[in-house]
Amino acid sequence: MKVLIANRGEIAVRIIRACQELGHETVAVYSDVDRTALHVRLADEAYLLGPAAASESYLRGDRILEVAAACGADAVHPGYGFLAENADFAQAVSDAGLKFVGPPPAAIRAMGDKVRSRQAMIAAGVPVVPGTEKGLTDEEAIEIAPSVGYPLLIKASAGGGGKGMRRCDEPSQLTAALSAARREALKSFGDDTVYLERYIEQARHVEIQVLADKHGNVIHLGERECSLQRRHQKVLEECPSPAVSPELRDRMGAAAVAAAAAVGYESAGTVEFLLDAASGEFFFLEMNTRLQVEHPVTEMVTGVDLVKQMLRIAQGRKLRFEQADIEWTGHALECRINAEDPYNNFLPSTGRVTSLHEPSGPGVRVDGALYEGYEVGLFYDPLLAKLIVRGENRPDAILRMRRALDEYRIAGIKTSIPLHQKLMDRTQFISGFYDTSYLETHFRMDEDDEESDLDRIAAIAATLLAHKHRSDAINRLAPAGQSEWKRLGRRRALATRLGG
Ligand code: MV4
Repeated sequence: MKVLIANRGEIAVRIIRACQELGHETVAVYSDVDRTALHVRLADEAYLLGPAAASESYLRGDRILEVAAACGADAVHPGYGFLAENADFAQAVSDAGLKFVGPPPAAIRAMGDKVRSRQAMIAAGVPVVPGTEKGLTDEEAIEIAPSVGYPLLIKASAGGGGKGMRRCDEPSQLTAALSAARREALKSFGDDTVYLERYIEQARHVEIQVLADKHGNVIHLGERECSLQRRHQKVLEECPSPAVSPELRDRMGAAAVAAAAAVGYESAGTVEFLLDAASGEFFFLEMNTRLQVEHPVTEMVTGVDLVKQMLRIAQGRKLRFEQADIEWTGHALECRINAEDPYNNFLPSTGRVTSLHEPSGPGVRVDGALYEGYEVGLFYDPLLAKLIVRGENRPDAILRMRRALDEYRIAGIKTSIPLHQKLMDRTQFISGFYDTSYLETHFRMDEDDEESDLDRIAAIAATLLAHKHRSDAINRLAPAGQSEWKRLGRRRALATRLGG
């Protein structure tokens, strides 16, 4: 099979690697400024799309299909971003007689509209945040708001990533918030349909990975914890979530499988939930109908190669495993390495990478597109690479991440590495008790608070101590004396619940 990768950067490289291992031929596409990019170097063939601006290159579905026809491609993998969740593009790919390595256009459409997807989820028995079931006029919103309750959230039906979203703490704010949300939604999506949801405070963002083939088989691969975000951009992800027990994983997984099945999903997809960690209640937020940036943490803990699975599914092959075959061993963390200055309000950083050393060694994986001499520009998103580590348990993964971050050297541009180093030393992160508000309300980067060696030694000691407390707790709760077989089973369940 010949696969055209309609993307750039680290994800294009990731997809090319999967194709090569499967024996597929690869076709890269690129813009003027990406002529020397790593994905172009690694692919078997590469074709120019146009100028740097995404609207003139990576978003030109028509050009991409011309290239696919000219080079005799059999399939198109869209990666994430750009055309990945564009139902018209997915349709055009299949109308051209090519395989789209992703879900059917109808599934993309059903999940792209929030009001519609909420209705579908309610019908499928998937818990959604209490709120309204259709788009509202201002008059209807004002009338219904008291029954939704405060604080509430106005959301754009076409929305995503927090755009067209406005929080309202009391009735007096409603009119202004409605018009602000509509204005933003119209500007961003060309659609000002809005609806209301109850605001869930101090929630965690937990998402479930699903895989569905073209034969009606749908399974889940467990959760990813994505609560560490800044301005709706994820900063660090982990698998499993410190807040999810095996029992909760089963329930959230079953809900995600029902969500995917309800829209006729095929391929890899992700169902996002808000989790109230205190009560264990969870609510459907949206489904991302694509491969996600943070997919590697799931791969590291389940051993399943998600990109290879997507390619197999697109070829019409059956899933080779069922739900009972999926096991989660160890703990994975992913730090997003961005070209930005964490000491200067995350200002985007540009320039040439003058010298580079990427960490490696046991349990370390780098998904990136960097090389010495690479020129970082401002045209695309700032993600340079993802540093992923796996450990036997969460404390081991944290210690390993700290080691790998210390080893990382990127000269010539500013990166978010110092932020991650600082995060690895925070007790809130080490303990695992954090929610979506943590990064923006309790975490600050200061130029003058550079960690002393003593502080870092103290943080390493704290991590080891957290590990010891955890094993002590397991020993207390599952002491010797029961049959060894029972005791080991109980230890494993407790270890997962306690985060690792
Ligand atoms: C919410 C919420 C609280 N209550 N919905 C933000 C992006 C979009 N996908 C949904 N988002 C939220 N929806 C209700 N009913 C809080 C957020 C939210 C959030 C969600 C996940 C990760 C980070 C977040 C940061 C701020 C707000």
